[in-house]
Amino acid sequence: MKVANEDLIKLYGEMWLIRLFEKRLSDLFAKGVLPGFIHLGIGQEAFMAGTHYNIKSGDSVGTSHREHGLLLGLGISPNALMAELYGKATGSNKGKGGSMHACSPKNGALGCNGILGDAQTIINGYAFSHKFRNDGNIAITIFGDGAANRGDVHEGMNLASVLNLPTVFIIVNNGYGISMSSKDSSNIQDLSARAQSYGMPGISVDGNDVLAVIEATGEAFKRTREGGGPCVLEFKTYRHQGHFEGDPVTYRPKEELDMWMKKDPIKRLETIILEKGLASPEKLLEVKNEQIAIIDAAQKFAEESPYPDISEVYTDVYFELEGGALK
Ligand SMILES: Cc1ncc(C[n+]2csc(CCOP(=O)(O)OP(=O)(O)O)c2C)c(N)n1
Ligand SMILES: [Mg+2]
Repeated sequence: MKVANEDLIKLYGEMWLIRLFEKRLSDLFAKGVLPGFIHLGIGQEAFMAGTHYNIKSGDSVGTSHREHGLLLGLGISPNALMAELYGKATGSNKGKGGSMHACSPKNGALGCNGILGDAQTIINGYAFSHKFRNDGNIAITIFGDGAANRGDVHEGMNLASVLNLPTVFIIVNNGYGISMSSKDSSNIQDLSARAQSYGMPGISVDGNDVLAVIEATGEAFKRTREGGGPCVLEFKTYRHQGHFEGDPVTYRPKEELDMWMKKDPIKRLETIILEKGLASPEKLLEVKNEQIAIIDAAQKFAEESPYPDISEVYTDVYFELEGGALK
């Protein structure tokens, strides 16, 4: 799939936005400013930006607990996401969802499910709805190498296959489920091989190469959109931070982190852009600085926003139908 030169600069900006937004969250969390718990996807930007590149309006996308960056791409503005993480009333979910449950269903951003594996069955409901309406949209579910070992995931894959649903299962293999290496939780080299058991295609891709991610999602999404049925994509990547902020990360060797730092997805795209002569180092610095300005403004917006009023404690708990009946 050919990616236009100007798109490479846009992807570079998007990847910096994700990384710097998350780095800001890391700093704010360390200062005790953010309530709740956060899991950061620093190092995994290529799979987020590359997947976003091929998502179309109307698609349903279930993210995991580590994809603030994809939520930004799916239409939650930096201001709304930052305010949500501060627990403020101006947040994407009025400050009541926080990191794990920030979502924007009208933009197809379904958010995350706290129970690993459950979302991979639920996603088939969205896929069924797309198939039933014949709207050309697909349902995408994103989950980790750890979650991939849950039984529910296999039920979800089997059902998607049997019903020939437009479901794309994206496994983000970042090497660990909390402190357990994915090498210890599975005996196969490529988690995508599991697709074969359900009669659907599956491929494993270098998830730190944004162009490889675009190529893979481009082909897979097109096939699924056109009625080809479900598939599995595995993106091999690495999280630079711990599982959660505050994790001392005593379980992984330094050499492993050093090796993955050499495969930093942003550096790799930067090298491609510079080698192609698409932008100067000064221009790329400008692009990066633009993202910092966006994040500064988002932080200011969140800080200056009010907390939800106490009278709102019981609102938004249930979804209300028109006429007041509970769904
Ligand atoms: C059913 C279930 N078991 C355990 C947990 C606790 N838990 C939260 S995140 C996590 C690790 C997930 O690892 P992975 O799926 O690889 O995603 P990553 O955190 O690496 O992005 C675990 C075990 C949970 N949320 N749900
Ligand atoms: Mg993992």
